[in-house]
Amino acid sequence: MKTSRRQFLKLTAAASALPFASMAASAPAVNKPIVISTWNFGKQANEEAWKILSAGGKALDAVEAGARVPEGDPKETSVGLGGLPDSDGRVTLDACIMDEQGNIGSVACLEHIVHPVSVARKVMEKTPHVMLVGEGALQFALANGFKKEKLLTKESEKAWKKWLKEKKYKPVANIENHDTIGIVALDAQGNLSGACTTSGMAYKMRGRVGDSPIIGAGLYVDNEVGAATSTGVGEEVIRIVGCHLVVELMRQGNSPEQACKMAVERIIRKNPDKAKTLQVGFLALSKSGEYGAYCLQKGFTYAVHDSAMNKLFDASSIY
Ligand code: SD4
Repeated sequence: MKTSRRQFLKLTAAASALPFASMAASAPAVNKPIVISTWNFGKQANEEAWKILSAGGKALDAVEAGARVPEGDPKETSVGLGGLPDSDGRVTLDACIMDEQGNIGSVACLEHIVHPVSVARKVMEKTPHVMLVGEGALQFALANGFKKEKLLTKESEKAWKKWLKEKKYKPVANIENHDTIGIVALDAQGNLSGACTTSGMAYKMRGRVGDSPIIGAGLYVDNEVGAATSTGVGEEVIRIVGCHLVVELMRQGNSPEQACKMAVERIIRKNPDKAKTLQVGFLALSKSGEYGAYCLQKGFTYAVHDSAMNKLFDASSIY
């Protein structure tokens, strides 16, 4: 069952109205470990991440493990294996990862590899660079032991052939058509990391790259402040460098939900007409384990797993 964030806050506020004597006088408690991620499939991703976090593991390992869940699921048509292709029928993947020290790795327009998030991690750990694209990213993946596989499933191929009849590119991003997994976590040591992975907008132009592999746009982590990730029409997120903006707004004292809302409002200010029909959602986690989300259109869900719960929430929306 989904609970709205507002309902949940009411419930937890009531539960925490404890007698004065039992309240701790020391610094506010940090809610850790915790992992949050985008959309319904975030729940399974969080469960995988939680295995690592609950055993005292690192947020970096947890977000990678979580992101790999939808990547490897052929029924998820928006991430990794089974992702809907570009207009030429090619499945091209974008992913990135960022750790608590500000280390980053990213791949864009990568074909034939089921787990781009793990290739991104290898870029981070094994190269002097932060981003590899296309053929070069594939070459690097193969040289590092990743297998070349066919990512276009029968179902995705069928959907693409149907699309070819009209060939209209209409980026309607929401739960029923195209999603990205963004996942951010705070581990027991109090360190933050994040990952983001997608097959991008369905039927995009060949070579198109969205926000998801772009550090600062689709993902940002600052271990002093918090972490954020995004989903929806990447072009609009890139335009405002969305996730970096969300983290900076948290640095200024805004709550995660407030910071996400302010970033969504920035998108509207830049492009009021377009914003009425497209979807963008932000999800953020603070250094103290507080989380929140906000989106343009109703329909963006996100999953939260900490020691008290494993739940899906509906993000508040502007429209
Ligand atoms: C992109 N942000 O490629 C991704 C797609 C997405 O919900 O998140 N769709 O622009």
